[in-house]
Amino acid sequence: MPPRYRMRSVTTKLSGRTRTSLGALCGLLAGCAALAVAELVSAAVRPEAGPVAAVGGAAIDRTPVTLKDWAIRHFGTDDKLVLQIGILAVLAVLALFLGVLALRHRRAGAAGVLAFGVVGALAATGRPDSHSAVDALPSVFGAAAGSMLLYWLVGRLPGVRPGTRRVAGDEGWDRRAFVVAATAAAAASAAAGLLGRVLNSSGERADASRAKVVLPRPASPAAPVPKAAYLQLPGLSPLFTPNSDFYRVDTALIVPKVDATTWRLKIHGEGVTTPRTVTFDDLVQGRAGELIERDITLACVSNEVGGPYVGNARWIGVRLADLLKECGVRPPSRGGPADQLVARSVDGVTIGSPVEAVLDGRDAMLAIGMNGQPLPFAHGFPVRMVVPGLYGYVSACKWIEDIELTTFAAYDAYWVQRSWSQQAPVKTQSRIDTPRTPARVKRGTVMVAGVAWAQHRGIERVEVRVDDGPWQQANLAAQDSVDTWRLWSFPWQATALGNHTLTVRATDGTGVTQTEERTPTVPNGATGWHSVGVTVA
Ligand SMILES: Nc1nc2c(c(=O)[nH]1)N[C@H]1C(S)=C(S)[C@@H](COP(=O)(O)O)O[C@H]1N2
Ligand SMILES: [Mo]
Repeated sequence: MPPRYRMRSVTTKLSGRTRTSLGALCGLLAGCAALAVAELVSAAVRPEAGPVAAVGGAAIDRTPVTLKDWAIRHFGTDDKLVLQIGILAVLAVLALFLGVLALRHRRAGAAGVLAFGVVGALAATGRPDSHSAVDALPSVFGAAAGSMLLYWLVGRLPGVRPGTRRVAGDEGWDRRAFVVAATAAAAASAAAGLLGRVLNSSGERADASRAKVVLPRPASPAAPVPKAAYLQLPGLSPLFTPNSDFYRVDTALIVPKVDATTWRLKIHGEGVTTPRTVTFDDLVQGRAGELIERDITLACVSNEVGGPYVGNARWIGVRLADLLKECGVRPPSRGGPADQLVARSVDGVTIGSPVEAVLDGRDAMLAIGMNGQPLPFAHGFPVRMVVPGLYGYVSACKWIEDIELTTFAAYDAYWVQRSWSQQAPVKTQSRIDTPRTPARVKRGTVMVAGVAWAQHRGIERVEVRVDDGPWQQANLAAQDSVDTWRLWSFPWQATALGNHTLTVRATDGTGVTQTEERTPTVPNGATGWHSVGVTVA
């Protein structure tokens, strides 16, 4: 090319690189517009039908158990945030790509955006909690908006239409017009997205219904907690875990906000002679069974030895056995045909518990109160199940709306379909809360303290070992109930300087000491002794 021509072309046309950047920008703007419109439309449909929530939910359901376990371990309750950021990052890259593609093939770029709409729509309508094709609308409207915007914006750039030769001053490239259009698109997207967010997170009816809940006085209050059950030491978990600190494990990208006034729980299935639908008021008024108040420690099967996914709360709820007996349910040991109780939550997750355990006299309940408050939304408002002695994934269904009596042979619940065991009693465990690896302590008396749990069996003994020394009895705080964890402490005479390993083990109320053998969390809970490394200086 002669130099003169090139110079001229630079002033009249965009350089290749600038064009590519502007194309990518158009793609990004179109992607943002698509998500913003989808968010806004999902506020009219339901928040869970938004494409990011739907694709994220589908991803969670399909995540291999090893990866999920890894994510929970590394990101904890932030695993969902990380997933959403990941989805948005992938979408951003694809949007940039589609924008560049649209520079050459305007229709192809626009069609690409529509294709993502199809993916979102399929994900949204394929969710277990989707009951209507309306769930496709956020993705459809979002993709349509994004697609049109991309087509139109790229059309403002010069040299787009193939075969159109352009000369200076006659190429439709009006820089200012483009900047105005792009800015307007960005502003409109931000406004729509923000409005959608606000509407989606409000759940006004649910908020209002929760604010109106007055927890009833339980007919059967919790036994008074012995003063000696409390133990306060720096770094040691309190006997009761405040709701705000209580661990959270579930598959919900968007915490379901259920309106208690329209909430219903259906009980039906094999051996149910009188199927029943109960309301929140039935529970509060004690019409569905006796109201009980109990202290119960909840533990997650994904908790590793020494891990944080265990907490203790005071629950108020209806004794589940009362309600089931009213419906005609008998335990298998008394000839009942169903051995599995499948609880289903509003978001489609199912949790299967042994009918025998629920009816064996333990305090299995439909909980409505947690530590003196209505259940927090994240912990299952308005109603969840709690069954002492079983891991959460086989007992503690949050946002429960359906109970079906069936058999273990006939149905695998959500987590069981993902390689966890059908039945999983809590394994005896103990944890050192303080000191925590990598700890440096001063020579002298060091307070070692922690918690130990073996729900429904109780804790009889906790022992601590320093390095390879003998096991020494820890001081046990009094037991609140067999269903709660027990706090313990051990004053260690740390005289020898250098590195030491502290190890703890517990013995449950049946006299069985927790095994040293290390097993992973999958398929039914980790075993092994918890150790911490300490340097005495
Ligand atoms: N609907 C629903 N209920 C659920 C779950 C879930 O994913 N969805 N997770 C279960 C698991 S694995 C555990 S350990 C407990 C955790 O209860 P929390 O989040 O209130 O601590 O809830 C259980 N109930
Ligand atoms: Mo769990």
